[in-house]
Amino acid sequence: MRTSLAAALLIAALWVVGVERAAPRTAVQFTDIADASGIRFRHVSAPEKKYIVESMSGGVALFDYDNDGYLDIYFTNSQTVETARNPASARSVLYHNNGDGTFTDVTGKAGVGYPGWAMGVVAADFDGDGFDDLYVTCFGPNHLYHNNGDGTFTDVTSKAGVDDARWSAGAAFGD
Ligand SMILES: [Ca+2]
Ligand SMILES: [Ca+2]
Repeated sequence: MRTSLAAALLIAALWVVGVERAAPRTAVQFTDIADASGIRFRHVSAPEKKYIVESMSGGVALFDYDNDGYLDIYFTNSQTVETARNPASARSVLYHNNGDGTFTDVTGKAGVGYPGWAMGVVAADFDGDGFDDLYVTCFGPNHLYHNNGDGTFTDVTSKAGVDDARWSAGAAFGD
């Protein structure tokens, strides 16, 4: 009986060692540096209530809005059923990449903070002026922001005729 127990323990120990040896190893490791980089965006959502519009948003665009060679970040934000009548309740954020591992919130100057109940975003230079623009899809009217090339954007949605007021999620530019 003791021999059987010892044998069982030995087999178990060998199995554990075998599992550890079989575990995949990788040379690539990631470290969370979001806080140290200055990126402190918090997405508003309430998925526990099961309203699909509160669970669907959260688009992000990586684009170089100022053509300095570093990708900048635009996070869309959304509202909840309770805050839907307050457009300022959820702020989307544009972060400028400082090129040294840090980012600066430039949303106020850029003027892209409150597109509404945002779902997604796509960046492209729709007018060929050399600066990428933003199209933000929303639960409600979408917004097209023209990049003025000086760190500011102008909402040209109505002029461009792309203010679909239904519910849009993803979007793409294409020629
Ligand atoms: Ca940049
Ligand atoms: Ca442009």
